[in-house]
Amino acid sequence: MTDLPTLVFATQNEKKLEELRILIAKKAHLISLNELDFNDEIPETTNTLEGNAYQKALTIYNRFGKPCFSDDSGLFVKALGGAPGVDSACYSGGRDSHKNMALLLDNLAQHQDRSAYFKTVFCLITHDDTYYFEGIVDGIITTELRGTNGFGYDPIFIPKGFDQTFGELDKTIKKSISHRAKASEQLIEFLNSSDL
Ligand code: ITT
Repeated sequence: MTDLPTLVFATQNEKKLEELRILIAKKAHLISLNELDFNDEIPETTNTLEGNAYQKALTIYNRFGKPCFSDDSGLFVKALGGAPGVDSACYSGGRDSHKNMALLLDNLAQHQDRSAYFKTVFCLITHDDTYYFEGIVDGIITTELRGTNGFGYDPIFIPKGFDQTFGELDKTIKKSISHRAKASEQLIEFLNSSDL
């Protein structure tokens, strides 16, 4: 029997859920959209990570009336004016990460400045208010794919302070320095100091 408050994570990604569930275990009982039997596609139609995260969390809060949070992430490349940014998942028109990386390398080929950052935004909606937490990891884009760890753009992103890409680095390193890890830390810190 538990008297922890229930908190919904508005994701269909079970891996993300498991990561957060362990970290939040002492503070809230984390439940997923699957456990709520919610299988609809949630719209992500704004042009910012904050807007999309809010849209997702609000959809679920309005539907179930329970405190809820969601996340949205992207890769922002300076010389490309912040692209692919909020469109990272489908930069080349679909979710094929090899096509997405190929297009990005192509678009960046003529540029000297290869700096970029990954960013994650969490949006938490409680009965009282809406809160945002963010995490950023700076780095540079390589000229070719290196390594097979991770997902998305990991094989072409070298985090600042390292020589290897996220695709080459040990997974435990990415877990401790990533944009998602940093945003999660902020959320957990908040949950540890406030009641839901
Ligand atoms: P859900 O919304 O279903 O959780 P998603 O793929 O949209 O999954 P994110 O919002 O976290 O996941 O990220 C959007 C895209 O940004 C993702 O598809 C990748 O292309 C890229 N991305 C985000 N985090 C990344 C990371 O840690 N490594 C590599 N690419 C990442």
